[in-house]
Amino acid sequence: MQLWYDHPAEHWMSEALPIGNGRMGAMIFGGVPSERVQFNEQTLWSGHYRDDNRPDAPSQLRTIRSLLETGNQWKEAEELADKALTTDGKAFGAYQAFGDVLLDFDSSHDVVEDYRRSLDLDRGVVTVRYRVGDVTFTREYFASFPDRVIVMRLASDEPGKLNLRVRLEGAHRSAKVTATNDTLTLRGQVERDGLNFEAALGVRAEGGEVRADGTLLRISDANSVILLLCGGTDYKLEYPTYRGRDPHETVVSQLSAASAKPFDELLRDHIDDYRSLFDRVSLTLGNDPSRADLPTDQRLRDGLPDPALQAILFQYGRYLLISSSRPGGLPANLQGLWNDSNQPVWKSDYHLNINLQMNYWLAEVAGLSECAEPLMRFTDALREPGRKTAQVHYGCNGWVAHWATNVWGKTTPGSSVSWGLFHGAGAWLSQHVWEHYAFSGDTDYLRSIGYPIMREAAAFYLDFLVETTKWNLEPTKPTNDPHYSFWVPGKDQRPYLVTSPSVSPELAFDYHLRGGRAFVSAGASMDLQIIHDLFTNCIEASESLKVDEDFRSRLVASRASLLPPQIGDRGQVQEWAVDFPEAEKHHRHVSHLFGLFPGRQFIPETMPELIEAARRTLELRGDEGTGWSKAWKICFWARLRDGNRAHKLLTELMRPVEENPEVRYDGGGGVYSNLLVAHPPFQIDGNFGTTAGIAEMLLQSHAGTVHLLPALPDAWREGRVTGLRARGGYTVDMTWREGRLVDAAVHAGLAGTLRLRWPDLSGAQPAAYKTHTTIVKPSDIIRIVNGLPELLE
Ligand code: FUC
Repeated sequence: MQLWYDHPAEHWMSEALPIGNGRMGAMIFGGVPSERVQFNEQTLWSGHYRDDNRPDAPSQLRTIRSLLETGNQWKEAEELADKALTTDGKAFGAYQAFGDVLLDFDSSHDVVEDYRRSLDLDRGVVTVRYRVGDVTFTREYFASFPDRVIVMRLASDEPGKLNLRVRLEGAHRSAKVTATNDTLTLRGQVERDGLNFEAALGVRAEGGEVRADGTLLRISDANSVILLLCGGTDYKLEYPTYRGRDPHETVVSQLSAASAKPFDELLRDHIDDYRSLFDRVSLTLGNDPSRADLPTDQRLRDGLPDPALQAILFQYGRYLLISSSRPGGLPANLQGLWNDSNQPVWKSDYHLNINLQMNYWLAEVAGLSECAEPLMRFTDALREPGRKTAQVHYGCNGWVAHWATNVWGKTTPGSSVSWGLFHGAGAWLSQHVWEHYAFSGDTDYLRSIGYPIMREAAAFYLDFLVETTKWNLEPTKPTNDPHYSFWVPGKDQRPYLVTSPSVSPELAFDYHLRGGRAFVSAGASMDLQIIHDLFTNCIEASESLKVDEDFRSRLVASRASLLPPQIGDRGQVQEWAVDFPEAEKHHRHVSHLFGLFPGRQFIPETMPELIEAARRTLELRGDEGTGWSKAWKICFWARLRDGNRAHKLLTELMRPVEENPEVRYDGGGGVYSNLLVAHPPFQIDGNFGTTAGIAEMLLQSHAGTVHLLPALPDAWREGRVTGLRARGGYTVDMTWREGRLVDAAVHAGLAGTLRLRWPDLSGAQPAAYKTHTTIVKPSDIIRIVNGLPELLE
C-alpha cells in the first residue's frame, strides 16, 4: 500500500512525505539535485510554565453566577467573566521547528528520468528513485522507534557515483553547527532562556571519502551513504519546572549506538517494530488495479470513485499515529509532530475542545492501543497543575483543564472567554482513559492510573455543578417567544444540576430579550453530556474495581439530576439550556452531539427521539466544514447508522486542496496531495478522525453490543477488514459481498458476555438486524457464516 508521486515535493505542507518515530519527525521532499529533509523533535517548544491561576477568581465567580441566575444578563456575566477568569497566555509558547538536513548533489543530477517518490505504508519507508543516464539512484528514509534515529540511505547501482555536500541548518537564531570528520552537530537554545536543544547527524560512506569542510561535509565518489539523525532537548514532562537533563549525552549515545549497527539491521528492526503495530489491521475496499497504478495526486484529482484510496487514507491515519505517538513520548499535537515554523498556526498546540481527543479516536478501535500511552501520561501529568487551577481559580476539589494546553501544564482559561472558558477538557480526556480499559479490560491499569484520573476529574464537577433551585424559573415577561423566558429546563421546572458559567466551544448565541450576542451562559449541553459520560464511566470503573461506594452513590445521584439534553423548537438537540439560535448556523463544532459521538448517551434502541433530534441537528448544521469537522460528521452519521451519508462526507473530505497557509473556517476541508487533511491549513486531527470514522462505519461497540457493519455504504459493495477492536476485548474480522456480511470472526480476548448484532441478510428497509448473545472465554472465536452464528473453540 503506497502513496506515490512522479515528481519531488515543492511544498512542505501539501506535498512532502512524513516519517516519524514518536519522538522525531521529518518531512521528505525528495528533491534533485538538492534534497531537503525538514525535521522535528516533539519536545522542542518555546514558552515555559507560569502559575497564572487567579486567586481573585472565586469571589468574582459568585457574581458571575448570580448574574446568570437572575436571567437575561448574559452580556454582563460575560464581560465580568472576561475580566475575572481569563489569563493572558504570555508564557504559552509554541511548538518549534528544529532544522533541516540539506543534501546538494553535483550537477550531473540536474536532469533526471524515471523519477518516483513513494511512502510504503506496509513498511513505513519513504523511497526516492531516479535515473541519471544509465545509473539508478535510490534513497530510503525511515524513522526508527527502536533505535531512536532518523535513517537515510543514498545508493546508486554503479559504484563511486555519489558526490554531494551535506549541511545541517537550525531553525533558531542561536543554533550553531559544528563539524567533525563524519558528524555535524547543531546546538542552541530557544529564545528567552528557553529549552536547550541538540541534534547530531552522523554520516557514513561506503567507498569514496567523507571530509569536513567548515560546517559541512563533502562526500566524494561513494557507492552508498548512510546518514543518521538524532536530536533532543532538556524538556521533561514534570510539573512545575518541566526541565530535565541536557540533551547532549543522550544524543551522543543514541547516535553512537545506532552507528554501530549495519543499515540492514537498522531497517529490519524498524520494519519489525513498525509491522508489529501496523499489521494488526488490514482493510480492503474495492479492488481496481488500474487505479493503483496511478500517482496518488492524480487519483485524488480525478475525483472518481476510488474505495481503495479510501482504504489508503484509513491506513494512513494509522501510519501517522504510529509515527507521531509512541510510549514514553508526548501525544500527537495539532500537526502530529511535523512542523516547519516557529510560529505555527494555533501554536501547533494541544487543543482540548475537540482536537487532541480526536487525534486518539482511532487508537483503540484501530488496534493501536499502545500509541495512546502518551495521551494517558500527558493527561496524568495535567492533574497536578489542574488541581491547583480547580482550587485557586474555582475553589473546587478535583482537577480541571480548559480549551487548550501546551507542554508546560497550562490548565487555566485562555485570554477570551469566547473560546478560552471551556472547562470540560479534563473530563473529556478522562474518557480516553476509560476507553483504554473498556477495550483492554486491563484492571491493573484502571486501578493504578485510569481511575484516579477519572475520579479526580469527576470530583471537580461534583463541586462545580450548581443547582437551579433558586434560579429564576419564571419567564421574565409573559410571552410566547421562547427567547423571552430565561429558564425553562426540562419544561418541568424541577431543579437540575448545571455548569455555570459555561460555553459551547467557540460558538455564540443570540438572545432576544434586550437583544445581543454572547458566549457565556449556564448549562451548555456539551458540558452536561461530557459530565454524564464521565460520571457513567466512573460509576462503572468503581464497580469493576469494587471501590468507592460512597463516591459512586454521589455520582449516581448527581448524574440523575443533570439537566438532560433538550429538544428545541426546530426539532434539534439544543446547544444551550435555553433554546437560543446559534450565531453561526453552520458552525464547525457540533459540541451538543457529544453524547452521540464520542460519547455513548444517545442510543437508537432506547432514545429514538434524541436520535431523531441529532439527525435534525446535523441537517441544520450542514455537511460543510473544516477537515476535522467533516471527520467528526463521518463519525456522527456512522453512529446514526447512515453509511451513505457518512460516505458522502468522506468523499467530500477527499477533495483535493491546494496549499494555502491561511486559516479557513468555512467549507475548506479536504486533503492535500500528500493526503494530510486540510483544516485548512494542515491539521492532523482530520486524518485521525477520518480513520476513526471509517472504523465506526464498520464496527461499533459503545452500547454494550458488538455491532458488525452498522453503517456500510452502498459504495463499498465488497470488502474485508481484519483486526478491528471492540470494547470487551474483542478482535473482529469481516468479509462482505454485495453489501452483505458473508463471514465474520469475533475473537474473544477476555471472559464475558458477547452481545452481537449484524445486518439481516434479507436487505430489508429500514435495516433489520440479527442478534446473538453468548458467554465467552478468552480465545473463543464466534463466527457468523451466511448469517448464522457458530462458536469455534
Ligand atoms: C478549535 C477549532 C479550530 C481549530 C483549532 C485548532 O478551536 O475551532 O477550527 O481547529 O481548534
